[in-house]
Amino acid sequence: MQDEIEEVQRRAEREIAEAGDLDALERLRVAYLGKKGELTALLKRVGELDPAERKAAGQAVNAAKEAVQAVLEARREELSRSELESRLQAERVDVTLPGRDAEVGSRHPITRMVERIEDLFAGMGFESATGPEVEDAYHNFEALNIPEDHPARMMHDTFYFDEDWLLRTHTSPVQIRVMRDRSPPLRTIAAGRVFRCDSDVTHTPMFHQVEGFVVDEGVTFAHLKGLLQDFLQALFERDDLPVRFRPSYFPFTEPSAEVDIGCVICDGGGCRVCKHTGWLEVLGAGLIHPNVFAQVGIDTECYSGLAFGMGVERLAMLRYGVDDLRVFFDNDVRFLEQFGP
Ligand code: 2U9
Repeated sequence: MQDEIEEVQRRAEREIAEAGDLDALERLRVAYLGKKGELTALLKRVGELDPAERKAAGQAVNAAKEAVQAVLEARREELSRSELESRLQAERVDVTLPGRDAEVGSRHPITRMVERIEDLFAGMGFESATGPEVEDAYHNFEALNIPEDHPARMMHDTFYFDEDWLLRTHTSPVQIRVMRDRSPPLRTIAAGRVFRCDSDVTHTPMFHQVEGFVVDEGVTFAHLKGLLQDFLQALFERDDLPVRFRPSYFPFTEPSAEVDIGCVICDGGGCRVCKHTGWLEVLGAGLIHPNVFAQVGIDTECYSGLAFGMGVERLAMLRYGVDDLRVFFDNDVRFLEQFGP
């Protein structure tokens, strides 16, 4: 039996030394020291020996078991260390590599344009006001002297919820509330989304407007002309920018005008954008109609007022040299990121 013990021990030690990984080592532990392992089996056989041989044989098997156990532990430690070592190598992170840049968003070009317009008017003493996008017919139409049979009232222009409630078609109702709730002198602009049931290459069902007004003693058309000329020349950063006023009609102003600037694309020479006229229409304006003043309780014996309105998308197209309105609504980041932070 002594020879057999020695043979099993030597074989176990050799195989343990050759085990390539922890799984193989575990299989060897089971094969030699497990419940049905070879050394365990030898120990069981000790009981069957002559009593005279039993003690020595028992000691020999136990010694072999302890020796194999020790070799196994040593090899386990060795393998663990080298497995950890190769994992650390494989999962090595080069902390000196440059990181990925965080994606930084940017203000939408329409937002930039609105903020720029508000800044320019703030510099001329105007304050900004806002109001609801869902309006009633009184504030959107009636108070603005837009009679029941006016084309702007017809279903194809206005998104109605029911007979009375609608999406505002202009920011003018904001100004009605300011005039009604406060007293002159007033210098206010209202910027925001407006909605019209209209959609083609040059119209979107939602667009942005900035409207403004001044109410004070002795406000004249000359103030309106000077104010809008200064504004447009500042907006397009050209103090020689030609500005002209053409007679027009709006229900809420009298007299009314449409305002043109010399074409900023061709400098008046004639191009596709100005339809070879050399002029671009950019604003509507006028002196506030007495019927509007009557609605908000402003005494026309003491006060007069000017008002103007502009479409922001159109101004942004001209300022940024964009020839397709839809790019402002597509939200393609390749377009949007060109405008800076
Ligand atoms: C009140 C009284 C008068 C605002 C005005 C215009 C002329 C005008 C258009 C320009 C292009 C709208 O975006 S657009 O389609 N606006 O032509 N707006 S005067 O007049 C007002 C506003 C409020 C109480």
